[in-house]
Amino acid sequence: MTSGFKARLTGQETLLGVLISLPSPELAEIYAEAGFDWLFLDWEHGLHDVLGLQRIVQAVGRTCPCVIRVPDNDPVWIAKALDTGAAGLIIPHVNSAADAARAVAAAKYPPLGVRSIGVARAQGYGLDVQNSVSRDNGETVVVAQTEHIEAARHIEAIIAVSGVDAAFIGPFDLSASLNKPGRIADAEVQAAIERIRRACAEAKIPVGIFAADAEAAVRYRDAGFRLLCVGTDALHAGRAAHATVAALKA
Ligand code: 3PY
Ligand code: MG
Repeated sequence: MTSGFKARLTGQETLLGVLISLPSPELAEIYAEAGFDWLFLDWEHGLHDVLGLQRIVQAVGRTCPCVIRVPDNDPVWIAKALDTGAAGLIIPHVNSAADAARAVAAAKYPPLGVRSIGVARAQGYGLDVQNSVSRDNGETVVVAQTEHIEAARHIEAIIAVSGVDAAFIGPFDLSASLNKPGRIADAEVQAAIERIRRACAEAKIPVGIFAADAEAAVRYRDAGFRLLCVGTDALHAGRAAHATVAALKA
């Protein structure tokens, strides 16, 4: 199973994604069919379990790469996420080079890391173990989520870790780490975002960010962010529902 996601990420393309928080392959299909380039399957805050994640990857993964945000930087969560055949991982709360190295080690089989070999979907249920080892070591994408002021301070060291394919800013946690929860437009929060963006641009590492809506995403895209995640499944549905009711009850 190759998704080509890594090649697209390391090319110059801007990749538009949406955060999927609800455990519904049908909803994931709707978003994939809408034309998003990738799905951010959120196992940290979303309502998924590992079977549900695999069902989503089965439903859409061949046409729309699925990147799973694990609940924590933990080798057990990371192996389970990759065993579904997902195109990659988002590791939350990577604040240092040591955090990044731990994530990469968990995501790669020896000799690059310590990932355990399963006989799950990623390994063709045991029929494709040998190929899957080299394929996954080469193609699985590891995205370090930089979402704390400590991460902004250590960004050069984080993205220098071999095996980190991209950095992805979580603006909400970043703002919270500055004691300004949710105040994304605040100058100090924006300065931390800009520090991460600039360091990634200088190191030629793709950088992404979560944007609450299309307007914010356009600004980020124009500033050079290439791995965009715009809104969530629930947010888009909620906005459409409110707009429909408002149009008819106004
Ligand atoms: C944050 O903003 O903290 C996020 O994790 C968004 O992905
Ligand atoms: Mg976060």
